Amino acid sequence: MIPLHISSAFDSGAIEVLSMTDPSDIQLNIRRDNASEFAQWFHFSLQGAAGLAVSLRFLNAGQCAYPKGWQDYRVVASYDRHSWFRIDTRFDGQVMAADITPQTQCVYFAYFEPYSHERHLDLIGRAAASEHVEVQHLGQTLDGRDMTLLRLTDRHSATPIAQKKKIWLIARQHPGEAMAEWFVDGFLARLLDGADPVARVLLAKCVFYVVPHMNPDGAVRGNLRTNAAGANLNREWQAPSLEKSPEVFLVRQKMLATGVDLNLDAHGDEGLAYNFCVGTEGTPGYTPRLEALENAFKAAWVATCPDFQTTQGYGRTKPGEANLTLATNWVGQNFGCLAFTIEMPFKDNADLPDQRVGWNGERSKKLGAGVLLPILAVVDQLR
Ligand code: GEM
Ligand code: ZN
Repeated sequence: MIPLHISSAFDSGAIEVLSMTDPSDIQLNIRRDNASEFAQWFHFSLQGAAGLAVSLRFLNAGQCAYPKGWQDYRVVASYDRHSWFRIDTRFDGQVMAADITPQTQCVYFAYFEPYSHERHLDLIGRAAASEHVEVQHLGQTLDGRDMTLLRLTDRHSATPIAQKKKIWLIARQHPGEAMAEWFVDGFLARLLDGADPVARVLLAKCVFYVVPHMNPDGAVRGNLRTNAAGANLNREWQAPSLEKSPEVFLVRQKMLATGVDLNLDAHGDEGLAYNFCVGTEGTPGYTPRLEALENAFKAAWVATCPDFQTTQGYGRTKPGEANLTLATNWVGQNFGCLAFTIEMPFKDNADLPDQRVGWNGERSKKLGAGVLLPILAVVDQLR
């Protein structure tokens, strides 16, 4: 038997190996983010175990940021890094164990189907090929990566630009929530589909500002929740800084320049096995008009997408008790606009489970493509 080898020396790689002498008892710890206490994301490869009964044991699962995230969760695996599937997994409240007999000498494991920085650059390149797209550089992250904004509109439409609705989509403030960028991938693919009537009407009526990836440093570093400086970007929106949270500082500055009529902030949730969204009901500026808009948006999404639901979620925040350091609350309050946090599951959609893949990139793309319909349902009422 060739010696086993475990690697995490690649984009978003993260694991701590305690012991790999016995393939039936490979002992691992999930690593903390590089500058914070959050530990939940993992992504690594195992070489040399073809045909062996492998059991991966994550010994510190009970001490991770969201231990409930391991209940009914199944580890994601891939041989070719393109198609990913779920493997048998169990959690006893402290140790999470996952079993596989690898078919090949190299197999990858991850918390969720990864969305690499190379794939991010491909996404920007594909979008840039469209006549409707401007690629704008907002500035640099702490590790020197680009913060990139896509501006999309039909410049030939009859609607004067000043009358077009400003619709923002930001994603992956929390870098381990890779489903958020898969969501944007699907959103852009449909919005730029010249044969799609919904896309054509929306590009005529709106200017879209899309930030496909809010936290490229954190993603490459293999962090779940923070950037290179250990900042949780979704707690930086009241007072961002170039020193600690340049990603938020730059995007917020652009929002103040353009204005916002609707903001969507795509995330993933560790515990709830559902797709849902969270509004701004707890903000001081929340009004019956915004509540009616939120209800119309959610009703249109429920009516057109069986993967979306409004029964399960975080529950309503009490009036005036919203945390205004969160993107959705700060944007909703500051612009008096419709704003949602969109949550997708790391596990599966319990209402429509898929035994082979659970929730994954492709289903996130479909959800992103589908959100154009609730946007169409409310676009004329946004202001
Ligand atoms: C969440 S947003 C939290 C919103 N909570 C309630 N109860 N409204 C975060 O930043 O913690 C988004 C996420 O990480 O998925
Ligand atoms: Zn998040």
